[in-house]
Amino acid sequence: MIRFLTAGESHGPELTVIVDGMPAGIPIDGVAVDAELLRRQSGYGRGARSTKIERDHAEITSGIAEGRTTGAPIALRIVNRDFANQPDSRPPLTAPRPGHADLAGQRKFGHADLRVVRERASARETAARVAAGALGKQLLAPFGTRVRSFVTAIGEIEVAMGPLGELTAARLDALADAAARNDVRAPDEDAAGRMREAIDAAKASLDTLGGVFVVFATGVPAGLGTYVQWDRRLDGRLAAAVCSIHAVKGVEVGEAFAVARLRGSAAQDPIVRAGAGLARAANRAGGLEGGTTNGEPIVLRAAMKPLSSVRASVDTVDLATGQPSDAPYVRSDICAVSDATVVGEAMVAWVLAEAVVERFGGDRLDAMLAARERLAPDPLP
Ligand code: EPS
Repeated sequence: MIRFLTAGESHGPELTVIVDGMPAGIPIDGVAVDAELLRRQSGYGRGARSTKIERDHAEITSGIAEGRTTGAPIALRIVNRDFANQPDSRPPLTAPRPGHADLAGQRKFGHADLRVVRERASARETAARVAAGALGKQLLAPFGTRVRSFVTAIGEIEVAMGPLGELTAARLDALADAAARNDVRAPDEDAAGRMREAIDAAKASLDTLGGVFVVFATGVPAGLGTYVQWDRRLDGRLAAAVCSIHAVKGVEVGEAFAVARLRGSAAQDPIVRAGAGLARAANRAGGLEGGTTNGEPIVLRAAMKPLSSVRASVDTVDLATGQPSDAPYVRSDICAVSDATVVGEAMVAWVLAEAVVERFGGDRLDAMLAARERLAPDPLP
């Protein structure tokens, strides 16, 4: 079993991550971890904090020897540079901002200063997840499993693309390659330009934008997850992990919403012979049948709501006075969808890494790879 926990406040001294249970022998590249952290900070629409103040670096302080995991817990820290800019004291924040955790967190913990809630609820925490996810990606790499992403919509601007279920692994990779060439991470330069304009227009009208992105995995071994128990079904685990990302309110597995409109006979992915093995004529199921991977690419689509910190006024009630008030505006991003794709990759990579450890054993990489070989062949005469 592998797991990770994060700690840290948005404007505290650092984010801390402990990654426990990583098998021994996995090559770890700290530069690649930092590259993922930089990807999470470079999407169009982010504010001054992520683009000008923070330059995230994960310092790994345990669990690695000679560039490989030892099997011991791995500790990472990411310093918050903005900690140095914090004033000694500030008046309390008493008007909860709708859409944020402010009111829900107050009801839960009773804090009079809603800043205490905001500090931990902030999406700054996703930097820690991306660091853990980067280790998950490095666990998956020897198995040939790769997790990537692209944006399909920002606000009302959508990338024109065919049904997700018709995208082969090669086509998904081509889309991710194209998306990596622009800072909106859309696989179409024309749409990317219009998305940038939409983000600029939202900023000019003191507003924010959400959007939709796809996270996919290729080279996924068949048989990850299981159908035998509800909480071990991998589709549910992946959806939960992606839905746990700040501002993500919906996750679709494969072409779920389009398939819901079809008849059963048209909604499946026919099984066909391909050379010595099996193949699927489509991938509407998004690589998951019965909560278990079927060897096709995993395809998930996530909906991110527009960020809740809007400069334009939003009604609330000040908890200190009981009077109606405008929600206070606290510095934020205009659109974080492009960077949320990187967090989505991290969460999906992490859940797949968990599932790989469950299927192939969790002590050492060489034994896991041997188990993978034993279990790989298609069940044909
Ligand atoms: C965030 C608000 C902003 C974002 C922050 C998430 O922070 P600040 O209030 O300091 O400007 O920049 O995101 C990051 C700093 C980051 O690294 O992603 C929020 O309220 O969620």
